[in-house]
Amino acid sequence: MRILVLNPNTTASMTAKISAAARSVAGAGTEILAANPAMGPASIEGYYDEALCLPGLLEEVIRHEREGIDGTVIACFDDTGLDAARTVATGPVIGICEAALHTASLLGARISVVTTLSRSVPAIEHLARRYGVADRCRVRAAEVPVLALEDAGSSAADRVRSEIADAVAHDGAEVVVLGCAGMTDLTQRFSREFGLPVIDGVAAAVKLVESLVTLGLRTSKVGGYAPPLPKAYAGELARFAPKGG
Ligand code: 5HY
Repeated sequence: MRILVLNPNTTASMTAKISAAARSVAGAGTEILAANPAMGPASIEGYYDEALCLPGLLEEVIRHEREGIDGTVIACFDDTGLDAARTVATGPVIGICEAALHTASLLGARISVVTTLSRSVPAIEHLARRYGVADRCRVRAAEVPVLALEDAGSSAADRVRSEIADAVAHDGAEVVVLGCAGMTDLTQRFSREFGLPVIDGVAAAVKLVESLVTLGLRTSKVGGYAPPLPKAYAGELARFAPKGG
């Protein structure tokens, strides 16, 4: 099977890191196609970036669908564009927050998410409610910019570690979720150091998509995820106009 692992921001080094994490868990029969949009924000830190990444993200989903893929991972912890992507995809589309929180809910009662900046916390709290774990999920921010995670010389990993330590000491965290795709390379280190499950949404999402494809399950097209209706789009977005058929 072929799985698209899509980084919605335009930072190639982050896409490469995400690709390595996806490939490290992919099954023998799974080909990982990692990609990011050619246009859009270098990182997604809040609602404005989330909105402006969507045209490029959807363009990538549509292009890869034409080339033939079996499933898609949205590799941004805000699950950006997840619902819109499902309307133009045929296979399953899974967000890394969705995969991580559902996986965490199977491993412990108290979940702590450690994300990057405080501005990202409300969106993740909203997702925790959507995914049914809000009553047992605390969302924390390590106060590191997303792209600091791409700089090995920065203090980003240490700040994430410190926030995880606080989650263990003060939240009674039984499971920790890394709340940014850029943290994917920190998973094993912190799992060993803290002696509890530390979940990377990229890996969890790849295995969930594999499972759904293996079961022959695809996104439902009989309701909200039906294909977009044909209509005119004006201006710069004209090329995104849904066609019939
Ligand atoms: C992510 N931003 O996973 C999110 C995390 C965040 O560019 N990739 C990003 O901080 O919202």
